[in-house]
Amino acid sequence: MSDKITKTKESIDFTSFKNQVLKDYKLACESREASLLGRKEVLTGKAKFGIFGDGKELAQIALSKQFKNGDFRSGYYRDQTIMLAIEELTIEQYFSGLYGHTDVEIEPQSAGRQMGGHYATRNLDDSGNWKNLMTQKNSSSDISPTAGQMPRLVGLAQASKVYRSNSNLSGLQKSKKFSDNGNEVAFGTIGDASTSEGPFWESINAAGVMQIPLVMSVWDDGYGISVPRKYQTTKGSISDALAGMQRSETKDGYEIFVTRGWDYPHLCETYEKAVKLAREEHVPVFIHVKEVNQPQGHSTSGSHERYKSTERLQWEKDFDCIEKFKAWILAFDANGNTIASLNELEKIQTDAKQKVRDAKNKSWKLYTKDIHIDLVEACALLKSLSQISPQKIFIEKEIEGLEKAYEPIRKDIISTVRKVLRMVSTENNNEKQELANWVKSILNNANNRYSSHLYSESQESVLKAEHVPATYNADAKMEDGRIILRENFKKQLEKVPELLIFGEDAGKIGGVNQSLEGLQEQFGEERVFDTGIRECTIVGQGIGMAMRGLRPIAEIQYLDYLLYAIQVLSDDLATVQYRTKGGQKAPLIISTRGHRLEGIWHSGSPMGVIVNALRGINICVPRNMTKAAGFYNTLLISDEPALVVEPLNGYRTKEPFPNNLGDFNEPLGVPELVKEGKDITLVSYGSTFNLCEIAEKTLSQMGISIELIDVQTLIPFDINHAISKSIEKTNRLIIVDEDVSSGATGYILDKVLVEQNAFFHLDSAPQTLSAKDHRPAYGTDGDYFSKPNVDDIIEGIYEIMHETDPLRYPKLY
Ligand SMILES: Cc1ncc(C[n+]2csc(CCOP(=O)(O)OP(=O)(O)O)c2C)c(N)n1
Ligand SMILES: [Mg+2]
Repeated sequence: MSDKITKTKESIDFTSFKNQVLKDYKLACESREASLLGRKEVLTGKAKFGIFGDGKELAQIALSKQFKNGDFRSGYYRDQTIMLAIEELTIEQYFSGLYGHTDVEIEPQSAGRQMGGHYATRNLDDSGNWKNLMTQKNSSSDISPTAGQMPRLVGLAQASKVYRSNSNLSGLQKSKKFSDNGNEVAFGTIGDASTSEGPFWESINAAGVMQIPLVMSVWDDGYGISVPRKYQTTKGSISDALAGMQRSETKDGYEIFVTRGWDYPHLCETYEKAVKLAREEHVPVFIHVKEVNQPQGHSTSGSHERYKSTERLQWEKDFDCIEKFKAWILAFDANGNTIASLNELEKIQTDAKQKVRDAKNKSWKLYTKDIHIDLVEACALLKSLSQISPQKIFIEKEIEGLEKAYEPIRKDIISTVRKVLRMVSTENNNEKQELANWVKSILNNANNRYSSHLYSESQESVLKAEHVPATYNADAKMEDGRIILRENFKKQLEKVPELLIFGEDAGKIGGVNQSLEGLQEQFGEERVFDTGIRECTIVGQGIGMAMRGLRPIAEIQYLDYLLYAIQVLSDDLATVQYRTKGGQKAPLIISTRGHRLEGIWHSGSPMGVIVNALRGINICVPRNMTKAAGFYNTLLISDEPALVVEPLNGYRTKEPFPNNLGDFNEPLGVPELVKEGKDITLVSYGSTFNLCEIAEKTLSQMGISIELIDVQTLIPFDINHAISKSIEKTNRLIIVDEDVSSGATGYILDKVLVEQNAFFHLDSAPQTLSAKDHRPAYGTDGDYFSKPNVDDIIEGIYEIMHETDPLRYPKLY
């Protein structure tokens, strides 16, 4: 090994080799100092929680040497050294993250929203538009669930393959921001224990099948918090467990490398080989970095002395990667050429300590200065009020408390002021008003600090899309819903070169419901393709590719199977904009189909689960395929993630054929008033809406006038409060869907009664009509007795009218 290094050394200028090694040593020392000091900051109470990258420095330095502009990282909380090495993190920013500084300029990873150790680059400009990702090194934003980085990694790597294989796309000027002929690799990192998670295996298999340029590193420190490897991994070794995936002369697969976390030359050599292979040949590579250590244990929430043996703790010291690196440098002697003396190395270490301490102090100053501004303002306002208030002595006590507090945080300050406002609730003076105004402005700022960017705030927000209605020829023919969808997708595939559609059975047969029929033939396998049965990574593919400028539509075959992907949707996709405060986006469209197919797992409608788990994702629930097509069209001119649930009973239902397919669109957040009425407002969506329309006809014959509203999108929900306006007229409300009780109907009820204040207008108790709480039983009878049917809807509404006017509407039975 050292022979090889010696040879390499001879072929390049020794001074630059030496400088590089010393630069690496310096970075390793600085990163380590940041971990050591970070832990102290938590233990002294200045930061809440710390999880650091100590022990992983050398492997990450070796990896970073291969990291090029345009490449992406999808990793986890140990990767501070990578982020420092690729110069996407400064030590000041690292500490600002630890403290939770909410200024994005000072803490660009998440503006204080994520705990320290969760890294990201800023891939959008201040207006939410893509930056040129080819002029920077990129990191997708980390999430905390172990292995949660894996599904997205698949898409980040797949994007390179898409750009390389699709010359129409890679030739476009706008693609140049994302790829240079697919030469970018996606670096994944994970801890040894997290490889036990399902998404890890699913992702590894998917990448092996697809042969995409993914460079997967496992930092194997032998533990997942306290649980050792023997309880985590078959054969106690992830590379042994994956050995069957090793590619051969005849079969594609992975190239698997094994190296050690303290062995600098071997690490450098391994990464050089591995990344070259992935980059040039698009072979996924797996690097098992064994013997990685963990000098400070898992995190600040406990010490590793509790669960590591004395021998293991001694090993942690003996095999500390920086100590080993130091020993290697000191022992290095190639024909009299040496790298550094002990004194020189110690000086580097002392300087690193100082540099990190200075950076930490600077970050802390910035953090406290920001809060101090609020403190000074609050105290001044409180003092003015105390001068004139009968509560003077109590207010002064509060002021004193604030002034004497050690490093008060915003919560201490505003909470004190709110307490004082309660003390003076009966007073009426300017000073009190000013204090109240101040609270309002702080709460307003807090909204920006902690609650902005759940949805896109760019010009491409779905709410800003200009509405183009569907238009029809006078003799418009009636077509199956699936044909309308298919023809619309066709137009979009022609119009949007970045558009890709994929999923189980989406390619060759054109979807289980034929809404993509013939599209693969026409547009090729690069645009419309099949995937394995793996919902979580289908979504992951979509997220990663959407983060690299592509416009994926990921198909989940049935709504019931979305639950396999709910974690990645909820933890990752739904939080991308929020957790980066607008620094990243993933405008992925998930297309699925659901509701009544008459059998458990083909007819579920867990919209309450979805709507509550997926805040941050737009949820469209069209009642027919023209509406569905309209939503796809809006989403494709927007930059937000969304789920479109096509109604399963609509593929073969006839609809008039629009003459502006691909162009018309459907606004989000705008319910459609489908039929005006005066007695009761009936709110529904999706397949059930169609039953409501049938019920309405009978009810109308019975003399009951229904105002029929299709909510169309659950997120955003009725932004102009149309439903409340309708109830103002009818004074009665029923909400019908086929979710379980208190599912999406509970959500709608809260929105309408509480948020829209509609309870003011009600003359009857509001009603909800949903499915039984069990999964819907099989067959037409199972459906009839499990879900609201036309008879139930008629009778549910009739009952409300009966209570209102029993003479006119006598009991039915
Ligand atoms: C889904 C999930 N389960 C549990 C946790 C709590 N947790 C955080 S880190 C961790 C251990 C991870 O160990 P490993 O993958 O080996 O990484 P290491 O910390 O050792 O580098 C656990 C269980 C989590 N974050 N996410
Ligand atoms: Mg571990």
